[in-house]
Amino acid sequence: MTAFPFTVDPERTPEDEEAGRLLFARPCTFVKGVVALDGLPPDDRPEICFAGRSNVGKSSLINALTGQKGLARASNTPGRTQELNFFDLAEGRAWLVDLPGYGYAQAPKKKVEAWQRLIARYLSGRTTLARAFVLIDARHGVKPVDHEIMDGLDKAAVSFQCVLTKADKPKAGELAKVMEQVKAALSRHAAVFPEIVTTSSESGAGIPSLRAAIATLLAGR
Ligand SMILES: Nc1nc2c(ncn2[C@@H]2O[C@H](COP(=O)(O)OP(=O)(O)O)[C@@H](O)[C@H]2O)c(=O)[nH]1
Ligand SMILES: [Mg+2]
Repeated sequence: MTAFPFTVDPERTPEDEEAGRLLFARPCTFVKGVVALDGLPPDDRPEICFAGRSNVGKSSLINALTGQKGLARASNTPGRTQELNFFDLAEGRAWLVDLPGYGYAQAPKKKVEAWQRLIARYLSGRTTLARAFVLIDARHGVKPVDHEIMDGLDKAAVSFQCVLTKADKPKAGELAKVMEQVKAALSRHAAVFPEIVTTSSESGAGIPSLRAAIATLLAGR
């Protein structure tokens, strides 16, 4: 199969980067953790969600985007890990949703199944969901469990974009190899958005670019 033509780390215009900076300079606050669909906050604004395997660096990325070190900790406290955690971005501008990490080997099967049902219903029913960001560890590439969530996004016809995390960890040659694996893996998904952003919450690399991508998306461009 020929790999889909992905754009990797596109150069943003200064205007787009500035829009991203301004958006994430505004307040971002944890609003609620949701365990059932009837607990969802109103669908009165655009929404984006973040998904990824446990430990992929999701909380760190949300903290880096918002420049708030402790923000996503709200979603990390025990008991909160199976919830969809809603953050209000820029006083009503958008919902950011931190989905529970998947692929955690120790999780009981029953819990995993209940979680999968909740996510599937959320993804297929949430009409204001503008895009899902699927985080992939820059050292490991796309794993079978990542394909499962991407299959769910395909089925729900939710546009999703891949973000590589922890890009400070692999050596350049290793990162290039993983990038090829990721492109090939993503190519089999109908709902994939053809742009990949490489990030490091540690060094801050790619964070302004991802902010710009989100600002552009919310502006409907
Ligand atoms: N080197 C490096 N480590 C990271 C990065 N992002 C997260 N980590 C580490 O990876 C581990 C898991 O991060 P966390 O954000 O809690 O992952 P989550 O389970 O997906 O929310 C923590 O020890 C983080 O410090 C990164 O960009 N670079
Ligand atoms: Mg987390």
